[in-house]
Amino acid sequence: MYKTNINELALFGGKPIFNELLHVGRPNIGNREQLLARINNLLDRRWLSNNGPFVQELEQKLAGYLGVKHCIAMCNATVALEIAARALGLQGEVILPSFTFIASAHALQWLGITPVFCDVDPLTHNIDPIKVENVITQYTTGILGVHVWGRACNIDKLSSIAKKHGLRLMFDAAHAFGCTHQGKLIGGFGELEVFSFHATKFFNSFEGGAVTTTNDELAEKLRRMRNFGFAGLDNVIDIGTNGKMSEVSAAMGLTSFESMNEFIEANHNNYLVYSNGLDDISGVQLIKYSEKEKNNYQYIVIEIDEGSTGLSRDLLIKVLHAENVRARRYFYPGCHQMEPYRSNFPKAKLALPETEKLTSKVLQLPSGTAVGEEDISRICELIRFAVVNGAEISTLPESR
Ligand code: T4K
Repeated sequence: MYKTNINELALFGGKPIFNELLHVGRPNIGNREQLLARINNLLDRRWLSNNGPFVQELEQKLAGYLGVKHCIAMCNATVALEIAARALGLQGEVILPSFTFIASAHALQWLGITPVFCDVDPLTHNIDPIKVENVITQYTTGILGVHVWGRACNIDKLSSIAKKHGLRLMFDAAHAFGCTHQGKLIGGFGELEVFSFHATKFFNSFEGGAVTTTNDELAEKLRRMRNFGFAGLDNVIDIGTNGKMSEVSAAMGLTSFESMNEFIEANHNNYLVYSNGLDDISGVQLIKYSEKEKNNYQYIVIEIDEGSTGLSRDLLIKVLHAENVRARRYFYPGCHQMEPYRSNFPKAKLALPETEKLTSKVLQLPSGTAVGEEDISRICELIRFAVVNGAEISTLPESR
């Protein structure tokens, strides 16, 4: 036990347990020498962007690993989502969960498409297919499923709904690199899937992303659209944008790829230490990953049941932040509670009861290669201490 009395909590003036901040999403860094050699290489050959050799190598390696025909590297997942939605010809309304990072909704709105938020299944945190059918209208053109925390959506049901109603189906797989659905790596489901390789993802290329698909025609269109719509020198045939991945990002991506298994192992080990440390704390539930599937274990997600803990998720976050544990509340308050959606659809929350509950009780804890077992044990002990003393902590003025 690191604290014996609640006055020792940093929130109430005690010394923080950690001298340095512990983050959710601290980047994993692979072999520096390899990375620096690659950077020297790209500088020597003076090829810095525009479908350079490192980008092509990365695309080939990722497509091979994922078992998909096409992998089109992009500058980030947000732009990749925009390009993907445009390439699929989405317009009108597109159905997606509100329990996702704001980028999923913004990518659609940026194209003038109305995001229609659908409630989630509280057990999986993913879009609830039963509720999808309720929000289909004559304007609906597609469904954007999000594999939240790398746990696959109910792909089978979403596919049959899309088929039945003639809708396009794409997935935001920003969290799901290295994760499987029914034993098959995510990347080849729906018409296309979009990955993020942002610095905070377990596999990063500083900034970056990719679209994967098995459709040749779509792949060609995606490639054109990420490069202003060029179909050859001086010949533009689509509205395109600049979605290209730079060579330095691809160099980092290739380097991360070489260490990917170590990153997953570190994450998995951290997950087990958390699981052990939080197991018997009443009102604190660590989300589970199916043992039948692969996951990258990047996200350590807990649900707080205030009725049992005596302290709210937000108060627990305050306690943790004061101790320099920068726990996060993804995806609070839900996309529907952020602008412009909050103003455009003020009644949206009425149809999103599970999302509303989830956004008030979920939080993420630090993990990745920057966080050690000892750190995690301390975080777990801190949470245990806060919960044991939850009722008392909640009454103090600093807690408000
Ligand atoms: N779809 C979904 C479902 C997503 O989750 C995301 C992104 C996207 C689409 C869009 O993907 P990208 O366009 O980004 O490729 C972070 C990430 O920026 C974002 O990529 C991620 N999801 C989201 C869940 O989290 P913020 O605004 O919360 O990041 P920030 O700056 O607060 O950083 C998170 C923590 O990481 C901080 O505590 C600091 C630490 N950090 C961050 C960076 C960048 C570091 O220690 N070092 C670093 O270099 O969005």
